[in-house]
This record gives sequence, C-alpha cells and structure tokens, in this order.
Amino acid sequence: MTQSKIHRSEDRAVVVLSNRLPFAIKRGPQGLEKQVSPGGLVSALEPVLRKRGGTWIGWPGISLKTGETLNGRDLPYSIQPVAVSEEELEHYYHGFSNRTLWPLLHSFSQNTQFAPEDFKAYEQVNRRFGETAAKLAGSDDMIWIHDYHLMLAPSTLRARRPKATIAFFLHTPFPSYDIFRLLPWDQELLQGLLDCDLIGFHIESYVHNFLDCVERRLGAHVDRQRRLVHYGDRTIRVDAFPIGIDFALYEQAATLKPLVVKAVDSPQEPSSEQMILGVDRLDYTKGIPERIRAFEHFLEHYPEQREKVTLLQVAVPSRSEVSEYQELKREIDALVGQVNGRFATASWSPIRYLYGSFEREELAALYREAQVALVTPLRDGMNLVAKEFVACQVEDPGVLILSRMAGAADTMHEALLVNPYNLEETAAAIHRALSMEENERGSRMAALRSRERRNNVERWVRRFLEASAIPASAPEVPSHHEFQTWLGPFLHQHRLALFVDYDGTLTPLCEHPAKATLSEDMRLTLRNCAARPDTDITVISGRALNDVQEMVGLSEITYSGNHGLEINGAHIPHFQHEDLDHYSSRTVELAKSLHEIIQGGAWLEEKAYTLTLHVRAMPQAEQESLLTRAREIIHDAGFQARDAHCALEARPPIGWDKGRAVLHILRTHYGPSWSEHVRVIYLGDDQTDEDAFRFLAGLAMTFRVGPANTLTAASRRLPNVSAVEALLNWIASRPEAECL
Ligand code: ADQ
Repeated sequence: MTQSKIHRSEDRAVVVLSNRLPFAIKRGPQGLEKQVSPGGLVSALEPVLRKRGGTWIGWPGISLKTGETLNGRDLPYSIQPVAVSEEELEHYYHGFSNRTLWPLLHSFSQNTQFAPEDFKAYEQVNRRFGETAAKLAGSDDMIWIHDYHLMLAPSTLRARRPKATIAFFLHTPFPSYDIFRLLPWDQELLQGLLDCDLIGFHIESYVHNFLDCVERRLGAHVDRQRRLVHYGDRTIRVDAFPIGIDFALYEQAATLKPLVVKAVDSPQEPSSEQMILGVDRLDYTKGIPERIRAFEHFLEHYPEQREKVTLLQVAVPSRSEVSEYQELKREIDALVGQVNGRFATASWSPIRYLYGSFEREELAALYREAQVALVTPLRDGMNLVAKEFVACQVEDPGVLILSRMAGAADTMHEALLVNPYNLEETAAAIHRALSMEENERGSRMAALRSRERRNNVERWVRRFLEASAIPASAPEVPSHHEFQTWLGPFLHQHRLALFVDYDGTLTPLCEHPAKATLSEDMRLTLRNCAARPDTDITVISGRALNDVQEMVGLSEITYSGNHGLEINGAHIPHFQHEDLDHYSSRTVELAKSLHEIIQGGAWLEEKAYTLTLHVRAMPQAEQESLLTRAREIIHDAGFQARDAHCALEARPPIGWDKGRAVLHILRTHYGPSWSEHVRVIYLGDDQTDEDAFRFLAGLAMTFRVGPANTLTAASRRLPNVSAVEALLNWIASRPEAECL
C-alpha cells in the first residue's frame, strides 16, 4: 500500500495495548534477548505496526532489573513495557486471564475458576496498563486495546482521558448471556468495555451475545440494527471485524524453494504417503485429543488407508505454568503413544508429533506439503491456522477440514465443515478429503484463497480504523416503540405507581438548586400522567418537602422530601419519621460546625433534618480536601455522610431511605398486597436513588438517569432529562388499563 492511498483514519498514530509485547524477553549470555511471542494476536498485528509505526504497550515477559532497559532500536515502532510482578502474574495472568476468562469466553464453564484475589490483581494490572497508555497517547491517537486480559483498562483510560478515542478488539469468542453471567464480575467487565468508543469481535454471533449481555446485565439501550449501545450519556459502536492474515507473506513463504523443514527429516525421494497436518498452540480449546481420536477412528474404519497416510501434529508450547495445560500435554503424549502402539508397522508410524515453535518459513513449507489440514478446535475466536494453510496452497491444492466451532467457519464454507466432537463425521471427512478429485479440491481451494487474499489483515486493520474514526454520536432518546417493548407487557392492565426523583431526573443539574426549575413541558407531561385514572405519581427528592412541592407545583401528586423522611400526598396521610424531632436540634449544631470549614464557593443547604454541602462552584482541586474534612465532622456528629453529585449529604442515622419510603407509600396507599395489582416504575439519577433501586429489584422497573460512570442496581439506563420526558410522555399516552 502506498502512502497516498492511505485513508485519513489511518493517518492517526496507533497506540496498541496487549498483555504481551510482540516478543518475549529472555535473559541470555548477551543480555536481554527477544523471542517472537507465539499466537494469533502477534501474527496478525505485528506486521501492521511494522508497516505503519506507532507504540506497543505490553508486558515484556520478565521482570526487568533496575537499570535494565529494552532495546527497541531495531524496530520501526516504539515499545513501552509494563511491569507485572511475580505475584500479580500468578493472579492476573495465570489466574484471572487464563483460569477464569479464557475458559469462560470459550464456553468451557466446567474449567472456569472464580477467585476474588485473582480479580483484584486483574483490576490492579489493568489500571496500570490504562495509566501507562493515558500518559503516552497523543490527543489524536487511536488507542487500540487487545483481548481479554485488558477488559478493564478502558475504564482507567476513560477516567484520565475523557475525550480519547478508545477501541477494543476481542480475539476470543464472546459467549452467550447464559454463560457470561456465571462470572461474579460480569457487570464490571461489561462496563469496562463500554468505556470504549468502538468494540470489535470476530463474527456476528459474538456481537449479538455481547449486545444481549449489556442489555440484560447493565440495562443499556441497544440499537441492534445500527449496532449502537447507548449507555448513560455515551454511545458505543459494536461490530464484527473478522480478522485476516498477511496472505501475501505466507503465500510468498510457501512459494520459496527449496523447502527447508528442519523439524521434519523430509525424505529426499518424493513420498507417496499423504500428510494430514494439525498446527496449534497446545490448548484444550484446540481439540487436539479429539482430533487424535478421530484419526484413530479413521484408521479403524478405513483400514485400506493404513500405511498410506500420516497425521503430523505440530503443537507450540503455551501457558505451561497452568495445570490444565500440563495435564493436556500428558494426555496428548499418552494418546499419540496409544494410537501409534495400536497401528504402527516396522516402516510406518501413523502419528508424528512435534512439540515446539517453528519459523514462518518452516510452517509454510508444512502447510504447502500437506494434503489435508485438520483444523478442529472445540471452540475458537477465529483460527488463523486455517487461513495460513489456505494461503500456502500454491501448488497441488489440498483440502481444509474445519470445525464448525471456529469463527473461521462463518466465512470459510468451502472447507469440509465438521463437529469436532463427532468422531465419525470427522473420520468420514478425512476419508473424503484424501480421496477428493483434483477438480473439486481446486474449486474449493480457489474460492477459499480468493476470499482470504481479499480479506487480509491489512483490510481488517483498515476497516477497524475507519470504524474507530466515525465520530461518536450523542446518546439517543429511546423511541415510543422501544418504551412500548420494555414496559408494555410489564404494565399490561395494571395500575401504575410512578416514583420520580427531581434534580437530575425531572430537571438538569445546575450549580444552584434554586435554579433547577421545572420546564413547562415537563410539568405538563407530569400533569398528563397524573390525570390518568390508572396512574399515581410520587416525586421523591433529597430536597426539603416544601421545597420540592413548590418546585413541581402540582396538587394531584404525592411528594416525599429529605430522602423519604417526610411524605405528603393526595392519597396517604402526612408522614414524618418518628425519630426526626430527636435530631432536629443536632442538625442545627452540625450545620454550625460545617459552616466553620466552608470556603471558596461551597455552600450548605439546610433542610431541617438533613444537610447538603454543595461544592460544584468550588475549584475542582480544592473540593476533595473540603469533602474529606466535612465527612469527618459529619461522622463525629453521629450523622451519616453520603456522596452525591458534586455534593455531600448529611443525614441522621435513622434506618430509613428512599427505598423504605417507597415501601411505606405503596403499603399505605394500596394495602399490604400491593405487589399483586400495582406495577412500579422508579426514575432517579443519584446514589441515594440506588437505595430504592436495590429495594425494588425484582418488584419494579427502575431507570438510572445520566452518565454511566458507576454500576447501578437499576434495570435500565436513560441518558438524560429529555429521555425521562419521552418516557413520561409514553406513560401518559399508553393504552388505559381496562379493569380499573
Ligand atoms: P490463538 O489461540 O493463538 O489466537 P490461532 O488463530 O490459530 O490461535 O493462531 C495461532 C498462531 O500461532 C498462528 O499464526 C500459527 O501459525 C501460530 N502457530 C501455531 N503453532 C505454531 C508453532 N508450532 N510454531 C510457530 N507458530 C505456531 C487467538 C484466538 C484465535 C484468533 C487469533 C487472532 O484464540 O481464535 O484467530 O487470536 O485473532
């Protein structure tokens, strides 16, 4: 590709983050030595950085001693090592990445281990990666995070660099909601990913699985048609980007003659024996034991093929510190011995097993010489080996046998597709492949090759970078139709008790509560809801009762002030918590103490029973020290301190909150069996609303309004006050419940 043809999005520098740098460092006699890291990610991405330049941030594979530095002068891109201690490595890498996420993402739930200390280390290392990238990346750079080791790094980056372009690509499958939700930290990881602008997966079904998860676990608003996730006040693009290989590189390597296959003592005389080839990282997802069993089945059921064919299985060592991988190695060694012991003759061994890493040229030679590639993972994000084999078919075309469980099977349908657990089917496919006529082999291989040549890794990068350059759109207000889908069946023929917070929910947050007046449109919408015979409304706020009543100014609804400590409504007797009088004089005392420390733009809102210290108008750098001091004073006075938007609440230590207030209203208004005939919707934007969300979980539809920078117990998210108004308009105009 010439410079002039490069798309604008490709002009931006790319900062790549992946667990590993593209090479592992070993300490040798000459000092630090680099060795290429095995695996699909490096095979795909390293050539791209070589061509484009950029920065690669990753773990170098060893702990560097003081004074030791990595020499990257021979590379056309820069490298930035991230230190990971021995202990972190055990928990973050061997633990959470490889014992938890890897099996879970491949739907091997029985192999998945959950350990809180592993997750803690994962959080810690991800934070470090995020911080390193935040320091290094220029303002126009595209930060491209790779793979499951770094699903939380986007959160640190977003917090440090709110305007940065952050993209993520997952190289593994993404499992169904039913599997992913087994993870105790599923919400944290989903939320971490949603701090990106773009999230890429290999194939459509992974995209759908992810969209299901963010909708069902985080309550995000998903636009499946346009592949957008509206989450809080941000919009995230999610799409499928099937990875390709550097086709020309492999094709060229296969074309080179003479062949040098150091690993195989290749006979000088051309052999009439046919070769079936398996090439994998030694990993239980790759289905190597199942493949050997299928080959055994083949030898058993097609005895005429014995001594005419050999399975050459090449396995590159991988994650050998993890016990499952050690066990797998033993199992394969034993199986190879068993099959060879059963079928070998004086001049023929059915299986040749090579355990080690090979140069690209060596692999290309093997791919070229093989009559059949047996690529049968039990599950695989994509699988590059299938593509590399195809690229190397430069002479007599071979046959690809491919597992339906590999992402590659989505597009490589001219391969013979098999279920790797079905030994009979795989054995029959081997037989068919070995006896396939040249015409059919040629036709199948030509189609496979032209697709892989076209959809090569350069195109993958280009498509991804183009998608990452699309400007982020503002979050969208859900449509009438979407509200109907979410709430129609839930409300069907029931009375609705609607609870709405005031500041940040019915009105945008402003620097002074007095300025947060209700818009006339919102007032009219509330009035229209309240006018319905099947709907009752409560506005529930942290403001004093009379204050919120005045701000809304509608007589036909119920009000609850001071976070539920006071209630006054059309349908229920006036309520004030019995312990409040006891605290009113102490609240005055506490206010005095807080006034003594207040400075520079901060001010105290006194609401008879609770206090709010507002710091929004203060310089940001000074806010935290004032808040820390205020928290101490509040605790010393025996009150509870609760964080709010740019504010701190002081509340008397009464076991009462918005959740309990909602229950009080529901029971008083509708009786103890309210949950049988009343449906509840609650809308709020604040930490104090979380009490109600938690309380109402399973009993109501709850909506958290505003930015999504913390997890919520609410069922769904809404971006802003306009979305609240749209929801209230839908409530006002929905079909009336007939039975009331
Ligand atoms: P991997 O699980 O590593 O990749 P795969 O796609 O098959 O799986 O790539 C393996 C790579 O390692 C290939 O490039 C292959 O040539 C190389 N390799 C295998 N055996 C080797 C050997 N003995 N010596 C040297 N090299 C060897 C992850 C996901 C995949 C996804 C890729 C890319 O698990 O599903 O296709 O990332 O996104």
